[in-house]
Amino acid sequence: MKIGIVCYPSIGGSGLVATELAVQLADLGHQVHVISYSTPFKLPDFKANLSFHAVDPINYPLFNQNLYTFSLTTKIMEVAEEYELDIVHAHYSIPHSLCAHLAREISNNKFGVVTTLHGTDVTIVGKDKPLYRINQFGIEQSDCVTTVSRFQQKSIIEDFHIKNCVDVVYNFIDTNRFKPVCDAQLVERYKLVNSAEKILMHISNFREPKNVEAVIETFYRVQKKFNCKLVLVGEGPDLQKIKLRCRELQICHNVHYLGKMESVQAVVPLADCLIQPSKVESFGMVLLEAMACSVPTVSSNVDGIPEVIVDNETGFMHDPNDYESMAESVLKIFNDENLAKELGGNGRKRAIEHFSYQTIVPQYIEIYEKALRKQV
Ligand code: GMT
Repeated sequence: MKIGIVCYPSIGGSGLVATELAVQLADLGHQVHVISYSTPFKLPDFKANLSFHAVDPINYPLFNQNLYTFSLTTKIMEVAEEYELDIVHAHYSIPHSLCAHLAREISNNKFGVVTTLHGTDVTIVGKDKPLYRINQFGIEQSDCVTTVSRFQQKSIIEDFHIKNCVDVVYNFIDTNRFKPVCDAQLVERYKLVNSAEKILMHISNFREPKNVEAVIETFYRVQKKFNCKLVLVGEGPDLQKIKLRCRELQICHNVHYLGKMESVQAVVPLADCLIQPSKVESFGMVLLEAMACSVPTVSSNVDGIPEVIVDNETGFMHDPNDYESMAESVLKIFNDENLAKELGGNGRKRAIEHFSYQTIVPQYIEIYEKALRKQV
C-alpha cells in the first residue's frame, strides 16, 4: 500500500506512535510518506520505503494568522497526487484529520482517510467549544477511526455522538529496543546513584495532566524512609513549579533532572520504579515502555491506564492524589527485590504478549484495508 502518515513531529505520544508505525510499515514493504511541519524526532535519516515531506510555511504579510491548516492540506494533496497514495492516516484529529478530508475533496487522487484519536485531541482540545463541531466533522468524515484504549473509545462515542464505528488499536512497542537493563547500562546507573540507592523515575512533558506535583509529594514521603533518588526526564511548563517545590521540601540534592531526551530506552531500564500519577491519560506510553524494560510501575488508575497496567501484577495503581498510598507502593517495591522482579517480569511478558509491534501493526493494516474497501 502507499500510505501517508500525518503527525506532530515533537516528542510526545502521538508523534512517537505515528513514527514507529511508519517505520514498521516501511519494513513490511509498504511505501510510507510521513508529512509534518518538521522531521519527527524518531524518524530515521534514511530508510527504504520511507520518506519525509515537510509542510511549507505560508509567509505573506497579509496573513497575520498562521495558515498551517492550509499549508498542510496542500502538502497532503501534493503528496497524495505525486505518489498516488491509497491511504492518509491522520494521527491526532486537529487539524490533521480535517486537512486530510479537505485534501481528498480537492485532489484528483481519491484516497481513504483513517484518523487515530490519541487522547488530548478528544479530552482537552476536542471539548473546547470553538473546535468541537469541526472535530466532530473530522471524525465523522473518516473512513475509519481508531483510538488507543477502550476508555477513549467510549468517551469519543459519548462526547461526539458519532455514528461511525471507532476501533481500538492499542499503542505498541519494540520490545527488542525497550528491554531490561544490561551491564553496559549499569555503568550509567552508578552515575546517578550509589549501589545502595534506588531510582524512582518519572518521564513526561510536564504538563498539567501529568500531575507532576504528585511525583514530588510521593517522592518526598519515600525518601524519608529509603535511600533513593528521583530522576526526572522531560521538559514542560510545570518544571519550574516542581523545582520550586523541591527547594521548599529541601530535597533538591536527591533529584536529578535529565531534560528532554530522544531515546528514553537508554534510561528507562535504569529505574527501580517508574511513577506516572496522571490525572488524564488515554493510554500511557511511558508505562508501556517501563513494562517492556521490566520496570515495575506506580501509577494513577485513571482513563486508559487500567488497560495497560494490571494492578498488583505489573505495578500498583492508586487515585492520582493519593500520595500516601503511592509512596507505600514505591516503598514496597524498593524493599522487596523479589516482588520488584516479579512485577517487572510480568510487565515485560504483558508488553510482549499484548503490545508488541508484531501484534498491533497488522491491526492497522486491516483498518487500512477496511478504509480502502469503503472507497470502491
Ligand atoms: O500525553 C501527552 O500529553 C501527549 C499526548 C500526545 O498526543 O502526544 O499523548 C496522548 O497520546 C499518547 C499516544 O497515543 C498516549 O499514550 C497518551 O496517553 C495520550 N495522552 C493523554 O491522553 C493525556
